[in-house]
Amino acid sequence: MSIGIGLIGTGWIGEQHVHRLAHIVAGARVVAVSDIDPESAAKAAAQVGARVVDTAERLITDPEVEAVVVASWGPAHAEQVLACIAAGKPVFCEKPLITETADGLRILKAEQAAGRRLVQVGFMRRYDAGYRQMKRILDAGGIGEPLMAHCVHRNPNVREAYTTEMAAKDTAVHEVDAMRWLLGEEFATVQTVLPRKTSKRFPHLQDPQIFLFETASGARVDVEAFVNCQYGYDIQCEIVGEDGAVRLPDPAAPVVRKGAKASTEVLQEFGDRFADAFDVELQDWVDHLLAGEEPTGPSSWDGFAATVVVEAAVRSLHSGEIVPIELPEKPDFYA
Ligand code: NAD
Ligand code: ISE
Repeated sequence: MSIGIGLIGTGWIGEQHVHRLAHIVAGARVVAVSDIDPESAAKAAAQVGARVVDTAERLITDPEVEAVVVASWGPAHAEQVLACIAAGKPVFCEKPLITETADGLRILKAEQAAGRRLVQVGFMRRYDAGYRQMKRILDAGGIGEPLMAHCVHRNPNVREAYTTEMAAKDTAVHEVDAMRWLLGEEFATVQTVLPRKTSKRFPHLQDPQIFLFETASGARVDVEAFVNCQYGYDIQCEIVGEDGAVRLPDPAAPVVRKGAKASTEVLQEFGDRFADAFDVELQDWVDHLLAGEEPTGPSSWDGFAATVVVEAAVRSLHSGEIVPIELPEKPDFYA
């Protein structure tokens, strides 16, 4: 038995997900793809023998498409997800679920009106083996009450189109979701602090940035986003509790001893660092659909909450102030 998937947005990650769904994930087949760039869609479709459908709207209502993956650019996500909910089709949406909080409220309302969870958001770190080990230790009380966390998110470099606001909205949004999930609570305030800019990249870009969060219970979380660090893709996370500390393991890598040095390589791409997590998250999504179950991964509420948090971080970027994070009450539907 397999599920017919339609994928929207065959760019960098969309093409990888097409390959993943066709060749790695069991129980899935890619039946159709769509992109505003027809050449990109045709290339992805040819690799897996899928049809090209000319618009996202037609792909969503295509009778052969039983579930949808949205991997288009962020501002297009909300309308595409809403169209999937209207069609009653499960949708896996890459982060960010929304780029405007008002769209998040529309999605929450539409999904609750549909009466079942139809949306999963692509916060893949929840499926990374190292983060999962941390979660198990925290949930078992292994370090006692968490007091603080230190997170680092470094990319070797970014494209010129990357803007200063994207450090929060596109990059640190992963830490925002991971920390909400690991600590099991919401953020209450954020302040964005700006170190001296790196001279190694575009003058328009404020890079690095530091986000200082306070959680609802008073724990402190700092997140460094440095997207032109030059040396590699480096994700670090340490949570410090009353009884101990837990640190995200680095990916396993051989140690080379040579010339009076012992060294390990640092990965260069997020696609390599989180390859397994991407596989596991899509497998988990497909497994739930095949079993006739609702997805249990990051929900619309998680996608909405993460955007509310990073929008507050952007307001602090511009004002320099500590900004309160105002989330509405979480609906019981997402408990
Ligand atoms: P990309 O620019 O390489 O690809 C986006 C594709 O979407 C392009 O082919 C573009 O033509 C297409 N597109 C844009 N608007 C569209 C629309 N309205 N309808 C159909 N197609 C449309 O970008 P990318 O790096 O592949 O990122 C895509 C999404 O995935 C983004 O939201 C990004 O944040 C997310 N992403 C997530 C991760 C992760 O770690 N989970 C990593 C990379 C990207
Ligand atoms: C990108 O969109 C991602 O989601 C990557 O995981 C992140 O490392 C990168 O900074 C973002 O631009």
